[in-house]
Amino acid sequence: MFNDKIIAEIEKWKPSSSFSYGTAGFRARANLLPPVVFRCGILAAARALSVPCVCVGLMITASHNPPEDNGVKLIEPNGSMLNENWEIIASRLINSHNPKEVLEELCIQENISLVLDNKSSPRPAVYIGHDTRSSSEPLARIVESAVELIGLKCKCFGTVTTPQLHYFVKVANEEGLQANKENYFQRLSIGWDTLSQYAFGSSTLQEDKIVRIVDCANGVGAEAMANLIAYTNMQNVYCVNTGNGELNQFCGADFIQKNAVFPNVSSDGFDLNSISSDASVHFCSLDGDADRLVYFIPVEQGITCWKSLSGQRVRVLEGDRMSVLAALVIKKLLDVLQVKISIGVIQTAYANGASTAFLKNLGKPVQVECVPTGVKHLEKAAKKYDIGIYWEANGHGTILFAENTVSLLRETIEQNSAEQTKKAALCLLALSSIANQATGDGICNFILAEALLKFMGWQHLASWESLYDDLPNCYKALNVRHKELIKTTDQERTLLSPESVSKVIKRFSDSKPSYRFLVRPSGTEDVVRLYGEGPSVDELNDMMKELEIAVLQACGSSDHK
Ligand code: 16G
Ligand code: MG
Repeated sequence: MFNDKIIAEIEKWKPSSSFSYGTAGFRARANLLPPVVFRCGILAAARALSVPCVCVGLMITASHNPPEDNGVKLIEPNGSMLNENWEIIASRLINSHNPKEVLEELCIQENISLVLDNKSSPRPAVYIGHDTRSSSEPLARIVESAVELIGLKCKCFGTVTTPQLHYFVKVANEEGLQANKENYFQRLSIGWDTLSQYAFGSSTLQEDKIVRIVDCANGVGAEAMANLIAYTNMQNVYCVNTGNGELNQFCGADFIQKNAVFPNVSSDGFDLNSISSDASVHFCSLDGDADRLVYFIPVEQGITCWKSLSGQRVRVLEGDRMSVLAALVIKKLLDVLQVKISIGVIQTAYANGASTAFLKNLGKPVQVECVPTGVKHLEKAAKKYDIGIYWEANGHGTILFAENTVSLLRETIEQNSAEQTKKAALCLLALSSIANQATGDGICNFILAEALLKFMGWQHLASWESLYDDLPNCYKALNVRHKELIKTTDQERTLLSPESVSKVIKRFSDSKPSYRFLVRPSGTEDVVRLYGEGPSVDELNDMMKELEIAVLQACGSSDHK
């Protein structure tokens, strides 16, 4: 099954604290991670052996978290996140003082053998990628040594965005395609060209008056954006925070979405004064590993230097707005096609109630669903539809096209259909090649959003924003000692315990039913997250304060240990 040398090696790599494989894999301070990534390398090799596949993936990143953190997550052969059974095995293997026992059990269960034989498989079975953190490359080397110990090979892509690695794994397994950055960007470029030809041709939009400014969070997104611009020849795109400043510090999608303020911009040579006064500026922000993107509009207009903009209030166009924009355009195209195709829009409880109401109002064939937080839940629900649109408010999402849908579109193009019908099918097909089919992707979503806005003929972000008014809302993260006391049901929308907190919420909903509150334990940090929304900011703030006190009392504040 496996030999003693393997076990002796694995036993050497003992984590010093306990870890659990959460929504985003394992995350910790980077110095704690070497044993974790080593054992993850073993696990990735085992996963690759357990199913007939070309490869699995392993990404080293801590996304939007501080630069001194890092993390590791595994990617399934179909490009999605690790299967839930394997998440449990991952946590057991990483924490175990007896890895031999865990691996023996795994080998029997999966009918695999981890034998040391360098000649057994010449193909790279584990695709590895990492972000720009200084700890990332050395951690990737450790993974390599673990995979090689089993006798398998790795293909290391170096610095990539998380969604790029998901994509590489998916296309290598499902399409037998050369998985590389070139292929990834070519697909985006073909999609953009098709839309330029068939969708934007008659647009009255003044392209030269649009300026697109992308905050790259000083992370991997900077390189990917530079490539995107080169491959698509997209005009008027300027990147800031491309690596001169610190990763995710006062910038990036997570910072913008949580704080609703303009990011700090390290000097990147782009002068705001060069923007003409009649231009419409599209600001958006990627996170540290470029799987999230949010757009935003500065509240005060006309400021012309980065320094005075940083920290200013912005209105954030959260992920829900992407779902709405995508649903609108896809519905329009399907109206032309006149085919029966189901569209599902998947949200979480964090979606602004105004977006949910707007989407429900769109009517057939759009259906709206709510699922618990975490991409894997959204993805699973989206796959039930012919076209599944999913976004989290935090900016993570994509549009998934079922295989049958793609075939139907291809047939429509090949058949002798009317020109308008063909055009609509071509546009939908282009959207399917722009939207990352493996996972939500900030780079793809940038070009997707710009394409959808152009399709709608909207020059200004304000046109997109004006579809509906977000309900005033408020986020809070509370440091508590016992976040595990919080139990929820109904896709996290209803709190079951502690009773003292649910009583407060019940009182609120009885007296003020137009307000909504969400209390859930974070899956990635030792905090409890509160979210509230309702018509009046002042009332909402008062209610949030009361709720905060109730949660701190019930779960114990850890701020003054
Ligand atoms: C991770 C998840 C994201 C989720 C967030 C919730 C992935 C790729 N990412 O970042 O979907 O919204 O965790 O974090 O699954 P929280 O549990 O700390 O609120
Ligand atoms: Mg991320």
